[in-house]
Amino acid sequence: MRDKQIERLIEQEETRQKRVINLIASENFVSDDVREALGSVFTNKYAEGYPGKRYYAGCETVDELEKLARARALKLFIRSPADRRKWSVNVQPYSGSPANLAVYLALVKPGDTIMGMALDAGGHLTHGAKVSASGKLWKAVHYNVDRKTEKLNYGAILRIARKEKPKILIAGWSAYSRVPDFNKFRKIVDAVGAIFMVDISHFAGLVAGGAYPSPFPYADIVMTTTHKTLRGPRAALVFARKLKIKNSKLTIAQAIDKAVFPGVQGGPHVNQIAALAVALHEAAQPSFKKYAKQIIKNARALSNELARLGWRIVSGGTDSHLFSMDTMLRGVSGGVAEARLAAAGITVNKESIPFDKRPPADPSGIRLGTAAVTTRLPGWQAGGMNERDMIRLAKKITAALLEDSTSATRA
Ligand code: DSN
Repeated sequence: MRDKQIERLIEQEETRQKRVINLIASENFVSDDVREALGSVFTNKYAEGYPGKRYYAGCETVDELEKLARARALKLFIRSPADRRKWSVNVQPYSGSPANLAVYLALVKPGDTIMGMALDAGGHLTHGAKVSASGKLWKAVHYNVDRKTEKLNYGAILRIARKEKPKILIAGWSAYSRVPDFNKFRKIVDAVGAIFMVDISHFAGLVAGGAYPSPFPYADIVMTTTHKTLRGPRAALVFARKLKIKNSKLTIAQAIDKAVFPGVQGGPHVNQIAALAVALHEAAQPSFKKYAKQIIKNARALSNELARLGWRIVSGGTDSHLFSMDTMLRGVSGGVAEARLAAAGITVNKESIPFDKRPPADPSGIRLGTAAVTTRLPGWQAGGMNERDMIRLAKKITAALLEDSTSATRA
C-alpha cells in the first residue's frame, strides 16, 4: 500500500485481532473471499434503484449480482420453494440500523406505537430506545424478561401488547441467550392485529445452520445484519412477505423496498452486496451447519464452567452463541470487568443485566459470545476453539476478573 500511515494502522489492527481471544458476541472473522469481494471493483459503481430499474447506466453486472444475492439469501433461510415464493428480500441495507429504520418508515406512521424488548433485558437500541431515532419518531413500548427466571414471559408480553396496541411487535435481541417461542409471539401479534417482525441479527448464522429455530413460518418481516454469527460483511438483509398492507396498494415487501431506497438510503454499496453473496454461499455449505452447532456447544461449555467457578449467568445458561454474566455480584462492575479482561488479552463488552441499577456506561455485567473463537484460534491458525478450550478459557477469565477486586468499581 502506498499510504504508509493507513498500512501501518491496518497491520496494527491485524496484529491486535490475531493476539486477542475475541468473545465479543457480535463480531466474527470473515473469509478471505468475503474480504476480496469487499475490496473489488464493485466499490466503484453507483447503482441507485433496483435490478432493471436503475438511475445509472452500466448496471447490467450489478443487476446480475443483486439478483444472485437475493436468490442465495432466500434459499439459505427458506428451504421450501413454495414458501420461498411468498417472500421477497432486500439486500441493500448498509447495516442493521438503517434496515430497521426502513421497516418502521414503511409500516408505522410517525407517532404510532412500536414494541420491542427493553435494552437492559437484552434488546437493541433500534427497537425503540429513547436515544435512537426509533424511540424519537415512534412511541416505543417495551417488554422485559421475568424478574425471577430472566426469560421471556409471554403472558406479560400479551398484557402489554393488549394495552399498548403496537402497530409492529419486534422479537429479537442482542444479549438474550434463550430460544424464543415464535409461535407464541405470533399468537400475541394476531391477538392485537400487529405486524410481526423478527430481528435475527445475532442468531442469523445459527438459524441458517439449523441450530436455532427459524422465525420464517411465523413472521411477516425478518431482518438481520450479516456480520455476526452469519460471518459475512457488515451489511443487512430485510426479508418481507408479499402480503398486502391494509388500506394500501402495496405489499409489505414493496413498502420496505421503497423505504430502503429512496426512503432511507442512496446508492447501495455494491461491493458489500458482492461480499454478502459470498458469505451466503459459504453459509449454505455443510461445514457451516457444523460451525453453527459448535458455536452453541462452546457457549454452553463456557457458561457452565463459569457458573461452576462461581459466576452468576443471566437466566442460568444459554441456548445460543452468547450469554451475559453478572460480575457485580462478585464486586466487579461491567466496565472494570471489560478492562481487566482486555488486559489479559480477552475482548468482551460490558453489558447491562435485566433490571440493572447501574448505568449502561458501567453496568453490572459483561456479555460473552463464541462465534468468533469458534471460527478462529488466536494467531489465526486454521480452525476454531472447542469445548475443552472453553474450560481453560473460563479459568483464565475468572483469574483475570478476580485480580485486585478491592478497587473493582468505577462509579
Ligand atoms: N452493537 C451490536 C451488538 O454488539 O450486539 C448490535 O448492533
